Amino acid sequence: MTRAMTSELPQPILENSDPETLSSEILKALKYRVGKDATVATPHDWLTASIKVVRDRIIDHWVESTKETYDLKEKRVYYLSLEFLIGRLMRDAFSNLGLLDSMRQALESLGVELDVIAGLEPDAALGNGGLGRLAACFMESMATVDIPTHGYGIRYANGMFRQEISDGWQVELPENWLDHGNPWEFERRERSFEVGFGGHVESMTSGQGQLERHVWKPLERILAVAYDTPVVGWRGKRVNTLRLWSSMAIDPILLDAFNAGDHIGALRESNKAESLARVLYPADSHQAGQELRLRQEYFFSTASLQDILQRHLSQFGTVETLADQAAIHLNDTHPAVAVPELMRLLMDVHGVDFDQAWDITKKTFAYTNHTLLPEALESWPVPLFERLLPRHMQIIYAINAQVLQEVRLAKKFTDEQVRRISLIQEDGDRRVRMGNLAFVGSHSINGVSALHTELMKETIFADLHKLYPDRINNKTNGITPRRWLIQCNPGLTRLARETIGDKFLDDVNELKHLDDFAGDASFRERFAAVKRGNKERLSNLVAARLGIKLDPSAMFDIQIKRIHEYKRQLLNIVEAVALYDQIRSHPERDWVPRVKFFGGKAAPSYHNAKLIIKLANDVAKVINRDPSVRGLLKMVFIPNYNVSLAEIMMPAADLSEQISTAGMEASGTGNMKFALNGALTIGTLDGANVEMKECVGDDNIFIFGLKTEEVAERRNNGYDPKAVIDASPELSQALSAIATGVFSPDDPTRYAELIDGLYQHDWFMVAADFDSYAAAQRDVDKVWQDSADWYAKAIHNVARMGWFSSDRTIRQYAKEIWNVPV
Ligand code: 26V
Repeated sequence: MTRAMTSELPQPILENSDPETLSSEILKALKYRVGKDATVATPHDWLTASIKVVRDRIIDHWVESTKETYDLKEKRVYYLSLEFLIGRLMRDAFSNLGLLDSMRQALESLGVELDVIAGLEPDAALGNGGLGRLAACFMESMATVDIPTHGYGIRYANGMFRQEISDGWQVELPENWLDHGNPWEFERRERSFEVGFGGHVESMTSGQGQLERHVWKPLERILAVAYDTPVVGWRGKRVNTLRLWSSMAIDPILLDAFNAGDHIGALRESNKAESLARVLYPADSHQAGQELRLRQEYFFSTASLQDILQRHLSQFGTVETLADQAAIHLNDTHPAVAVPELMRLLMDVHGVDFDQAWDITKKTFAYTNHTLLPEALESWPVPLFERLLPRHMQIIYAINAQVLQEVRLAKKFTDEQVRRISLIQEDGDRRVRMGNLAFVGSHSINGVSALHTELMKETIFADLHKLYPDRINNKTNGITPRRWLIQCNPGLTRLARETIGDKFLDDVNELKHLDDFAGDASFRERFAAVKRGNKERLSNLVAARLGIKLDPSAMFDIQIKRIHEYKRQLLNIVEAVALYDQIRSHPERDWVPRVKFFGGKAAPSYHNAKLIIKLANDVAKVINRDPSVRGLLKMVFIPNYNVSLAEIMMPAADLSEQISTAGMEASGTGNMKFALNGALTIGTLDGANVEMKECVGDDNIFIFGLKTEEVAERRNNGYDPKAVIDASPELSQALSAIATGVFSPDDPTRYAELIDGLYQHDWFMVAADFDSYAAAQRDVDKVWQDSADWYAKAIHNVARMGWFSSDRTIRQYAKEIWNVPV
């Protein structure tokens, strides 16, 4: 089946890419670059050889792209992000280059199945969730729309942890994605920069005591070494660079210690330096607070800026034109320390005065905010900052003085507002507010959906917005249709090509022509057959991994994302319990067979999130064993949700759960992936759901629950969850079953506290939204029962999601923020 589908993908755009040439090159690479003969090669060896063959072809384009940017003096975009959740790269590269089919044939002629070796490629899980995956989609879109870009981040030796589920509990294991080496990357030892920490600042006055110059004398120094990964755009148009920094000791072996026979002690510095780039912090919901995290932030910010300045200087000879030639983007506040760092480099190293440095800095930086959750907003204790980065602390005070001077001149701020604008939080322990720092140091601050941007103006940045009313703007998130349709859903891609032609491959808006076919019964049948195939693929995976047998004709209802209380997996689980109850009480009704899927990781220190995982597993166990609901309700928690699993689950969904408490999900991007693959959304008016509803039409989405203002209003006016629960028999019953141990007979009070939280405060409005959610689910059932209606709606979703392409998002960034041509 897969063969027939892919054999129609775009023809190779590269020369010498016929299967025969490729297979002989694969054999050559196997021999001379892996050092193996075909008879003894392992599947991993074939994977490495295949990647190397294609990588060689990418390099030509890479060099061309770089040269063109240089020759034409094009403005460059630098995307600074602590996370790039790029997943597997092989299929992406093959497919974007139009080589997928030839490579498949080439390998087949050598007795190797492409899909088998593709499954061995480890996921580069260098991110937590939405923010990191967005950075990966953006990198691909920037290459596609032909913007000269470097992504900058950290080459974590251990990315996101691997999740195992043991007796229903999450267990975190290290993910050693580099164990078999990484054939995609190029180590650039020559591209290394020193990074300092600690020490003190010396001030020097030159001439007649006029010009004061500051020199930071760090106590510790380590090296940042570049590793480059090529990023291939659609049809190989442009190849950009993802440059990830690894940390190294400047003197890896302490010779004195070594010569004294202390061979372990001699490696002390090395171990310490290398620990910096070891792990990705796996919490995206609350501020980590550890010193190592701040070290990581500074490490990659300074290495990237030194690299950028070196490139700029070597081409243009002066730092004064930096803002004309470079747009540096801060992905959240994680690289916000780049603001004082650029100031330091400009002033202390390149001799620019404060005013000009500040002007260049603001013109160069732009910042995206990705969350309004107060507990996720970064701030660092002043004493820690001062100890680690004493010169930066001075510069932050100087910036603060400048900003507060502007505040005074504006004459429209109360003392309270001034306190909120300050870069230093003064109540309690003194802290540096990284959001405020990123804001004042940037000419553009954007939110990631229309709703979130408005809320930014009204909440966390209300005062700064009043001071600088032109800075906040919206850039609604998007997803790359290459990975999230063409690669992950070859069946739907083929059907669309047969129906409306190939234009949508280059412009996903062209999918709109599918709208005309929603009323065509034979098209709907073919569409349903594709969906069915994707559901079978997922069912096979579940059977193989979990030993659970699923019926692909049931509705596949999926919630996959990080586990967080505001995302309300609990609402979904409680509704499942209520439904379970209903089915048992009224077996005579015509229930819609459903499989409820959950997947996602909890931050290791997030107690309630881990408990919610256990609850999902406990409930699943009871439901799946109960013969009275057999065939009608199943529940599955799929362990270790990651990009590769998403690629299988998105195309297999009928129903997409996007049910966060209104006002709390900045955008969501999973919502877009599901809809593009023909799932209907059940969701709140939160994040980008609002704009999705506008695009797909009110009739093609299931909206329920409180709106943002209503949530706020309830919270402010003495919301009484207990009264709400008592008034809803279904909810009361479900909650009491969970609280009293129906699903945890081995530990009946396991969920008592969790459920008590709903009675006591219910901050996330699970109870308030329950009835509305349950009613929406019954509407879903009704539509499902009219399958012509269901698939027509699903087709409308696919047809109308083009606007959510990250190509559109990136073009908006290019025009409205970066000032680069597209
Ligand atoms: C915060 C922290 C705090 C320190 C420890 C590590 C860490 C890592 C990440 C974060 C912030 C996470 C914010 C985030 O992921 N926001 C998500 O961004 C998506 C892309 O814009 C958006 O679709 C999601 O709605 C939003 O939750």
